[in-house]
Amino acid sequence: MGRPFILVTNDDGYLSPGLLALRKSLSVIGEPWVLAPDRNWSAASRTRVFHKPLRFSSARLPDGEEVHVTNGAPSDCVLLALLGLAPRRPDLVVAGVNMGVNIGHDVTYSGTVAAAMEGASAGIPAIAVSLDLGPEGGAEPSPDYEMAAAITTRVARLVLAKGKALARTLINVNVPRGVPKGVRVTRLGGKIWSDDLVRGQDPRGRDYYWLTGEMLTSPPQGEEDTDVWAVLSGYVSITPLHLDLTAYPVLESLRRWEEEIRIGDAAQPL
Ligand SMILES: [Mn+2]
Repeated sequence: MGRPFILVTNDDGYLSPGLLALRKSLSVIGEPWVLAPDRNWSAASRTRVFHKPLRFSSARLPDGEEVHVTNGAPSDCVLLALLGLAPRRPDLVVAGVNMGVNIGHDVTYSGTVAAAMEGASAGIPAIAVSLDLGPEGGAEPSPDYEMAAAITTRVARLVLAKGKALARTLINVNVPRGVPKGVRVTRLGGKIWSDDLVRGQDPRGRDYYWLTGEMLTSPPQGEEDTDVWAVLSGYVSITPLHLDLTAYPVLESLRRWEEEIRIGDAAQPL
């Protein structure tokens, strides 16, 4: 294999400092090709825009590098690239560096993780990378996207070396605030937000509802093997994920439903 061809995208939009750092860092080990959204799609999950046309154009990053942008969602970026807009099929898809962690149950909201899922779904190894900005959104210490990108590049080299073995896996990388204590390979943790609903009235007298909440700030005890614990404890977390959401522990116990839900007389009252 020559230099690996690496599709780079994100969900914060192409002008995000995380994308800038990531593209630059990955160019050390391969040929990065950027197709990113033209705006912020955070928490877009695996959105697929199919109710309106998608556009594709060129743009420049703050360092002058030419990249490609679209009005589509993060996962659309990967599909567009795979369906002919990229010059060739990528060896690796990398999404990030996201502004804020994507750990625990939150990975299902994430546009960053969704872009990597799109790669994994197509049989291409993929990495999603996110940086903890803390509850204040990165005030102190200032977020180090270069460090997060450098760690990702090391992970990317390892993923590429694994080849087909990781073709349907996405590697979810989360980088803590400050200088990491080390690296932990983890499983997915649980819920990290305490959900809250704020009610109010807008200036025109109409009720509004605002979904909000607070993120966990201390590592959950008894869950030392999770991504949530690792990142909140100051470690880089690496979690292998796949798209098989099947609940295997209960699969066999539900098997009898094949008989119990009698389709033959389904029109009859129970
Ligand atoms: Mn984001």
